[in-house]
Amino acid sequence: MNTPEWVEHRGLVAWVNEMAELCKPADIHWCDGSQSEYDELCEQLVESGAFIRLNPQKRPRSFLARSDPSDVARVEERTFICARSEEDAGPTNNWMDPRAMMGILRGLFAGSMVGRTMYVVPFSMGPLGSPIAQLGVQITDSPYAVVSMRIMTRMGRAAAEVLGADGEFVPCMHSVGAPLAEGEQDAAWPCNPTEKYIVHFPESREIWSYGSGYGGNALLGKKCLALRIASTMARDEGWLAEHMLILGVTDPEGEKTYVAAAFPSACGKTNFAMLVPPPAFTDQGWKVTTVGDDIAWIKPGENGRLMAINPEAGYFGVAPGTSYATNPNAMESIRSDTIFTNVALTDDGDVWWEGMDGPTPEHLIDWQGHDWTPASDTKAAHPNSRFTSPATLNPALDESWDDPAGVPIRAFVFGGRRAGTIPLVVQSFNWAFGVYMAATMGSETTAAAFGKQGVVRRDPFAMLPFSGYHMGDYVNHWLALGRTVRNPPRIFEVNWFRRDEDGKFLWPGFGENMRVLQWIVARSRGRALGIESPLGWMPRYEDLTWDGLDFSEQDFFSCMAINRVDWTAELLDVEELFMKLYNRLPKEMEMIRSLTTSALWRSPKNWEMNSDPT
Ligand code: SAT
Ligand code: MN
Repeated sequence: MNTPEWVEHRGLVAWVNEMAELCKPADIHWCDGSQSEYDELCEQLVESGAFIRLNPQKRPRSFLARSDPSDVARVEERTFICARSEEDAGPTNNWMDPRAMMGILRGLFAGSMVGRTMYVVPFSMGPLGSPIAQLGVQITDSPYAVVSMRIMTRMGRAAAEVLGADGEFVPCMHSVGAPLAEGEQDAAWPCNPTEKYIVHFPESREIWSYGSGYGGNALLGKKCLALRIASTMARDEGWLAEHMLILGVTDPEGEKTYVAAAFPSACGKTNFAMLVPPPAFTDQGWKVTTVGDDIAWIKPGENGRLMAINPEAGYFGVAPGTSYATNPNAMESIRSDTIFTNVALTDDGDVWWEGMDGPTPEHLIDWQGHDWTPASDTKAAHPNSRFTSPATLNPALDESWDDPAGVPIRAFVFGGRRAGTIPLVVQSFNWAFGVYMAATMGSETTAAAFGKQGVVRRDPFAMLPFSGYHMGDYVNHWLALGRTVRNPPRIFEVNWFRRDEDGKFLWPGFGENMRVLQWIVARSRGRALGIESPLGWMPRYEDLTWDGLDFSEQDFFSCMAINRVDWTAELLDVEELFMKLYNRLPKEMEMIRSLTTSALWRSPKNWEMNSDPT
């Protein structure tokens, strides 16, 4: 094997040799991360039919990939946390004995790369050399995964150089699980339609992923390393690895406040991270900038604050619903140099999806490669279709996005997708109440994971599919961490998705979320007013800025009302979660649940905030 001279790590070379022996690839390619390597791989993907080159006039250097229809999202049932003890993985994760699992995986990976190239991809999650960053090396037989990793991470020679001769890295094994017989033609999207395993070994900090080529199943730096493995590192080392966007808010005086916000997959994190404030705000000088749109790594800094980095370098955003009306910065970020997966193709070689600006084209090729017209009764783009684009193309990219020191977080926001029950915004009374809010968050399921959509499930910290250990311990880790930080961020809960009886959204969302964000920023700096509700501090109608939006006090009450009947059901559902986590859940959680129950029954029936607090 010819290892490039910039690889100095003997342990890495030994591991690569061992894996090559197991997987039997036709050859090995060490990825240097150069533009020419990226271009060559894309060209090769075009030749094999895996990529369609988009019209260079419309989308320069951009491509469309269509996945196998069985391989369109994360597979939670096939995702495993193989801690030594089942109890450590906890009741919300799938578990198997690590030795038994390793036996299965070795069997599956044996000869899994026959006829294919094995790519070795060194990468850094986080700015190169940052004290908060971590290194990984992905071995994969998917050139699609390689080019996607180049957009999503700092990848190649630069990462290998930071690793040096004896640095630590997380080994990430990946195979699409479709070895090629002699002379056999490759499928456009190779995967294993029946056997998939997304496996994490938290103690040895290893990842093995088999059978899928899609998103979080295959780009192992993302959910597997940056959330599942990193969350266990963070527990052991006293930091946080969270499913959070990070944004900066600049006020008219030029003061910058950073906010980190957790939402489940496909609940608008990318839109919130790239928010464009309404004209009434921008005219005065308000600005929102993006540090990250999906994952935050957060460490206590010497300044007594929590410092956060975005471990990623690109966006893997949901395409449907993205438009100049909903997210102009995303639209600008995907004008070139972007890989689209499972969107529709227009007759002039551009991309399209449901919710894009302008009229629906008369004819398209849908995500499965079939003719499509507006009369078709299927979606042209898959609901979980994605764009993969470099962060540097985002016009609203924050100037500190690549700062190795990270940015100081002043507010945490937690939000689910809820048709009712949860008000537009509440601030927790204190850190412990905030942890309770996060731990009890619920959300309707989306197309980001395989399975039924639209059912409410508890999704603590928006980390249900991503925690690498027992969720009860997770809650405890948050409580403990808060006690050690001199200036902990304030904690808020939001719900952009409340609906009326006809299913219509009550809150306009998108850029208008700035109105809520402004209050959050002001509260986190001890500036704005709020009144005490059974759930926490809430703004009154007059505490938000309404310039340029026709939104009456009554409209506001419909978004904010706390309905006792709904809350009785909510608290019973929370109890069910607590029963499940009981033996490891900090006792504070049950006490706060009881306090909330009594507060709800003592307050006026259906608390609507139209009572003057004075
Ligand atoms: O497929 S991913 O896991 O990367 C997207 C998501 O679910 O957030
Ligand atoms: Mn996500």
